[in-house]
Amino acid sequence: MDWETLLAPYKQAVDELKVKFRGIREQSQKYNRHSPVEFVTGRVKPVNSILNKAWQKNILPENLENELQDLAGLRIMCQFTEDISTMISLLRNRTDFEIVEERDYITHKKPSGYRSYHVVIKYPVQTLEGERKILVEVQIRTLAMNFWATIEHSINYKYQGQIPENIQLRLQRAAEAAFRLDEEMSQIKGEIQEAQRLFNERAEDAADV
Ligand code: 0O2
Repeated sequence: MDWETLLAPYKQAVDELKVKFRGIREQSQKYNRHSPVEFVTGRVKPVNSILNKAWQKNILPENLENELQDLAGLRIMCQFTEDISTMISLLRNRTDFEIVEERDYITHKKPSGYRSYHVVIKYPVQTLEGERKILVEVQIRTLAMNFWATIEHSINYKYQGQIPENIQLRLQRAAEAAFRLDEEMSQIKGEIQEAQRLFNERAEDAADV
């Protein structure tokens, strides 16, 4: 399989969407509004992960692009849980792609403790052969959910999916602690946003001197 050719439009989609989602932050900052986007990351799934997942899910090579929805993946990190809803509304209102599926792992957390909101979009990329619509998975989560998922992902990798029970339990407790942290932060959101506004204004004043 010529992976480079197969994955080229996915790389293009990731690059374009990173710019677009980061643009939401830049626009918010320009108009002195709270940004629902704290930071954005993106990646094309590495070939070994593609092969692993295809093997686990019994996917034939010719069905890869239809059945693996996260060959291209974007992550949008938010400060507050409420920002996730704002982001979902923004995505639903956009006209540069179509939403094909939403998976709410925040209301329905995974047994591991994982929380995140997944939106699968059909995104048109312009290629030399014309337009191609490809699937892209956008994961939206708070900083605390991201912290947990990053740690859990590496532990899962270490144990190849067979995490010892006592560690699984600790991870589930840590996920709840992260959830409570988000709730606490939401309670003092106004205070935090005011402080951030003052901090940004001071940084701008310093830059003008
Ligand atoms: P990577 O390395 O992030 O690409 P399935 O994978 O079978 O659970 P499906 O249908 O592929 O299910 O999609 P799902 O569950 O909506 O999204 C899968 C992706 O969500 C994963 O991709 C992870 O990025 C993330 N994810 C889902 N569950 C967990 C979890 O329990 N812990 C962590 N840390 N991340 C999770 P990949 O391909 O598994 O991995």
